[in-house]
Amino acid sequence: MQLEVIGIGGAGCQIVDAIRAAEPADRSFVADVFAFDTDGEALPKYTDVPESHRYQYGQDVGLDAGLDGELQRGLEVGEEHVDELERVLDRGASAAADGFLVAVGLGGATGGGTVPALVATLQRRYDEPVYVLATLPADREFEPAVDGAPEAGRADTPPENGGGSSESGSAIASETANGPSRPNAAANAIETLERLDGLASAIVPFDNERWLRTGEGLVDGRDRCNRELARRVTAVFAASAASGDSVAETVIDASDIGRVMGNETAVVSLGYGEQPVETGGSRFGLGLFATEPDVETSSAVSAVETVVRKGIHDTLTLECERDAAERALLIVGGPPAWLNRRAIAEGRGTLESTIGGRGILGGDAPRPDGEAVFAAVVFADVEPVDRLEELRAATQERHRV
Ligand SMILES: Nc1nc2c(ncn2[C@@H]2O[C@H](COP(=O)(O)OP(=O)(O)OP(=O)(O)O)[C@@H](O)[C@H]2O)c(=O)[nH]1
Ligand SMILES: [Mg+2]
Repeated sequence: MQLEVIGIGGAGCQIVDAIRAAEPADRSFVADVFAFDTDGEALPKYTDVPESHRYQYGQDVGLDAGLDGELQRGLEVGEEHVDELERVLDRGASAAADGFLVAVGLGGATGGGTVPALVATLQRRYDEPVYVLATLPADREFEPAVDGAPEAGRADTPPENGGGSSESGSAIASETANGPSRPNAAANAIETLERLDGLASAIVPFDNERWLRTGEGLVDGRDRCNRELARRVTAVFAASAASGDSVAETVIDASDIGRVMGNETAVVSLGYGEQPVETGGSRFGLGLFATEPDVETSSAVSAVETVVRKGIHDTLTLECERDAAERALLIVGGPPAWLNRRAIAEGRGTLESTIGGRGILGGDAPRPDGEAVFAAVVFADVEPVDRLEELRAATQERHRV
């Protein structure tokens, strides 16, 4: 499957950048990529998006530092500028894509304000599905900024190993460790979700509350969160990307993805598990003539079982009752010698009974040069979801005050 990937607003653009950085060069599923923001200072940060595809809008209406969380204004700006954004998209390869993936952070005004108009336009113009990847705000963002609060990036959480974050400078210097205080974030998120209902083909939420660590600020945790999200998105969509060197036994294609995601704005949650494996052998050459490493059947079976269990039960992009899912998809990937057919078939059986016996789709993703066995799981149509109810309740709470 080839996707046109579009980020809008701070979170959306950062996530798109992370997806671009995570996708395997030989199995690219990103037909094209765009970063749209009202905040011109933020755009140069998205270095994995070609400069010609980073686009600032809204200066004509006096916006050059973002919308500061004002969703109503954001919705107007979105309506007013959607034609302009469409023209920017026309510079790209939309016609070649099997679908669109639009990434936004719900809670703010730019991404959440523009995404309904952009999704509506894409749906009108193309037959392909339009999926929305949307972060849900964390409770710690709702606190009003306190005078003397720690500045961005200065919280005492140690930097993560290998983290590539070295942001500094004026754009975030006045923020708290959670970025700008967003007292309206829950209400904004719920409103945008309601507007997307009936427009987006499916919505894949990522729950920042769940993924940020206790006491960790958004500014410190977001790069890690974005990498985790990108890993899951990549595992699902790269499995359906054409690859030259190795053919899956059961290929996942765009229509399988379409069937599992549906076309009725289902809420979709992604699971993932992986286990590094010994690949032995030479890593030189094209791999075509490399001898297949001997893998004990019992080791292969156990690796597949482990990753399937993790994929089903470890933290999902959005925690939900697994047995509430109407549909599901399991992809098991890794070096071909490790992809034990029987264990993969059993994994599908496990997923099928997890969602209460409804039908599931399955496929495999051979990675001749891979160093891990992995499982990617898609749970589709998972509502009701506790976190969404909590955000709705927080919204009503604010209305009462
Ligand atoms: N996972 C993740 N979430 C983020 C990131 N940045 C922001 N968020 C979340 O996204 C929400 C919206 O923030 P932004 O995307 O910066 O907002 P925006 O769309 O640019 O809108 P305005 O800045 O209000 O104009 C926040 O409330 C956070 O919950 C990020 O890099 N990763
Ligand atoms: Mg912004």
